[in-house]
Amino acid sequence: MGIFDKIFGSTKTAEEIQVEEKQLNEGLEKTKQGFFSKISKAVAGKSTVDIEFLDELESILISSDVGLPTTIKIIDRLEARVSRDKYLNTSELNKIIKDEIGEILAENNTRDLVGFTDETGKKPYVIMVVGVNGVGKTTTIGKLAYQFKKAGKNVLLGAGDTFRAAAIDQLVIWSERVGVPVVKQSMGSDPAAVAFDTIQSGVAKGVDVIILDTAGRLHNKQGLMDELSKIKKVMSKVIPDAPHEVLLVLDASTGQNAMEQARQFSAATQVTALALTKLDGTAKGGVVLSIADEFKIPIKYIGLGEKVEQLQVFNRQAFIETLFE
Ligand SMILES: Nc1nc2c(ncn2[C@@H]2O[C@H](COP(=O)(O)OP(=O)(O)OP(=O)(O)O)[C@@H](O)[C@H]2O)c(=O)[nH]1
Ligand SMILES: [Mg+2]
Repeated sequence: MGIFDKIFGSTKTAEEIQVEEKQLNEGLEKTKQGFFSKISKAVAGKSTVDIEFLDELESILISSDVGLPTTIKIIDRLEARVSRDKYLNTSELNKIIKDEIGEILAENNTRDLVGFTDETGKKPYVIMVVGVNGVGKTTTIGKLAYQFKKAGKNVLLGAGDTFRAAAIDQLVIWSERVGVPVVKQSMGSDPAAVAFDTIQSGVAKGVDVIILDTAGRLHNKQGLMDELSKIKKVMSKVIPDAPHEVLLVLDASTGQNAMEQARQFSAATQVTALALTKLDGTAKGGVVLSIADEFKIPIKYIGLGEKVEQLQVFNRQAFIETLFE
């Protein structure tokens, strides 16, 4: 049994663990090259942690989209740790850096997807998905629906992005691909009305999970935020504590822009979980650290490709292990 067997948990088969491990490894390839291999190079052959080394580490972290406040935190922690532990050799220094970076993600201990919804005892468990245009909301909804369905859950989708006809069509395509029903109205209809219909229908059908898509245009920020509040309010008319989760989707490849979006959305609405998409094909995976550090909102899911199975429950241990492998 390897380390990933322990990390991904005993409910998965050896084959499933291997698939997730491979997917994570491939998905993080660019971030690994751009960030952690630079760290390894900087660490190699070091016998002391001097100012020069710390400066180098700082610029590596910043250039990898870790962001200044989080970078400073990591450097400070490292300095304190090294002066306490008296640094000895390269592999120890590597481990210390890994530990300190891991600490930044400490709040992100997401349990597995299905276990989580079961534990809450909420049925239906209502997830409202928010985020700006093109970050991967609809794709993430499709992937989530697939995972829930695979785990034996009844899922219902709601096409709350009524701003564009194509948005409704895209969700319908995903619903057909995954084989789950979708509640929709025509383009331009009131998204709050779609949300209401979806919740009512989900309750009537006795589904386990409802996932609602929303529009992400930000050209009228206040309008968008007001709309999200209205949708939430309408949902709570049917289920008082719904939505149980407001999932903010962020595109990791936009680096510090994703940070800015997280700031805006979390200021305007109560975001309870984050999904970071498009970690594959970007070297900006370091943004995971700055987001985890600044927001204290758990990163629950990471997107590692466009395909339906390319979404993982975020697991900080697996993330760190993979980056430092
Ligand atoms: N490589 C990669 N592409 C992704 C991932 N998630 C989404 N995408 C792609 O990102 C693009 C936008 O995804 P959508 O799901 O349509 O994004 P959206 O947030 O619903 O966009 P709007 O409906 O326009 O607001 C699509 O081409 C997706 O295939 C991911 O994890 N990795
Ligand atoms: Mg969409």
